[in-house]
Amino acid sequence: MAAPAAAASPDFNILLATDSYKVTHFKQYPPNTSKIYSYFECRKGKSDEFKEIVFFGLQYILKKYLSGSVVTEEKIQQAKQIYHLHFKHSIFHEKGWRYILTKHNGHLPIRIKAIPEGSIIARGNVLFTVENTDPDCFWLTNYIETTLVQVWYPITVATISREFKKIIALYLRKTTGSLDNLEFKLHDFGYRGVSSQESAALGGAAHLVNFQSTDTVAGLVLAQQFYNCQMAGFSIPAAEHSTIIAWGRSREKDAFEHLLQQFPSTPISVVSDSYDIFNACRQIWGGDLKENVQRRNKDSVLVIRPDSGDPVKTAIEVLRILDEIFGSTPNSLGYKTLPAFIRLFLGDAISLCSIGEILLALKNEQWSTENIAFGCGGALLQKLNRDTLNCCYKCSYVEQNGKGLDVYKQPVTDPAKCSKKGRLILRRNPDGIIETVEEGKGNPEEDLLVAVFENGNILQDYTLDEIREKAKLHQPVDLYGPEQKRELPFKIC
Ligand code: 20M
Repeated sequence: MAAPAAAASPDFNILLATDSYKVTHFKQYPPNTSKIYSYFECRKGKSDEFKEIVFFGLQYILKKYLSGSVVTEEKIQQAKQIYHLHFKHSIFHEKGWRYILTKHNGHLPIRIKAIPEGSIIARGNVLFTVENTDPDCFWLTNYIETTLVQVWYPITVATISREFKKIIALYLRKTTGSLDNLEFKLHDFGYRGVSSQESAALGGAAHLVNFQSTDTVAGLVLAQQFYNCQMAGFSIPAAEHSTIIAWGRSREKDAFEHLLQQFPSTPISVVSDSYDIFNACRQIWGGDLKENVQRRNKDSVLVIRPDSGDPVKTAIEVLRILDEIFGSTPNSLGYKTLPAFIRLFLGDAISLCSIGEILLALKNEQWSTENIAFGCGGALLQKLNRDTLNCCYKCSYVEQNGKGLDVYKQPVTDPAKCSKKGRLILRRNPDGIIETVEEGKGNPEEDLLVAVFENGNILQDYTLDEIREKAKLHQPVDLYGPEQKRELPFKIC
């Protein structure tokens, strides 16, 4: 079994993991500054955008990049050399970094308080705060912004994945009366569509906060190493076009039959649109191989995967053909269900926009959601950016000459870009609503932010199981409340 991560990767150089201009900022703060305090939030968006976020991924960044003795003499020398060539001047704060090496044994004199991972929280609230613990290292708080703000990615993937879950849950509940198998209804196959192995690992793990179905193996490894989960997700044998067309156009039936023989007792998914999806369903699955298919059961289910065409029209037509050949029975709510040995898997053109349309169209045709599972790649792991949830990191409080000062930005050209002021507290107000209290006015005892990092030490270790529990859908709010409007596509389309 893979060893859990204990300290930051030794070949990662935190001195180099910043925007160039930040290297010059230690010279720019007012003289006698002793504290820089900053916070991270997902600023509120327009009325029809994501309202709440899933907090996930900070623990990975802290463990991988910031914990333990992360400053060494070699790293200082490497940074000195690179920044000298880059700026063509000696601007790099060699003295400041050597102070961290000698005084703090290479540990970052920083305190980070954060909302627990897996928390669901309205946009516009503080999610974590960062401050220096040594007055001589005031410049460090915002030096590490670049690395910390990359948490936007797992937060955004986990948030989008949970919105998918809300929509699927709504239709599953409406057409079956239960949420059985919900965690297996959205399969992540975005590995090839992301920009790097690390994105696959982080994005893949973020999806696993909400679901247990994935082909992104890197996400499983990250969940094991950083979130103490032995096996976070599952998959099944499946065909790709190469394994079908390698038999030649005239032998698609042989390809399918071979697959049924090779995997007699596990579920198997077979992409069936290499030539003509409707012919494959009618003549091959429902003709030549009908008895082989009928011999299977729910533990060896045949999952038919169309992979082209208009998803609504194709799904309805494929279900109509399968109904004609294999029959269906009404479930307790009167929605049609195929026999347990056959299901449909839709993985082409699936997005937050299309999934509601597909499920609504199938429901209107009296098809239960239990017949279908979805696969999603790019729309889950890659079609998103830091602005999807307006993730930002801003300084809100400083100390100079021993005095505290609440600070903020308030650009006249864009009120949406205003920042919060002062030391922040996250609390549940008397109405039960979580809110951010600015300017140090809240009671520190009711603060929901938890110290997660101090002076190089990780103070909390959340498991994926704990995170999943916190992030699960709440009934009835998520299922019967405002989400009912989600029968129609919403803004991200
Ligand atoms: C297929 C279908 C489902 C899940 C997993 C697969 C197989 N993996 C695939 N990986 C890909 C990667 C990249 N591109 C495409 C693909 S793929 O589409 O060919 N498939 S599923 O979500 O439909 N489903 C099947 C049934 C399973 C849950 C997952 N249940 C069987 C019993 C309990 C769970």
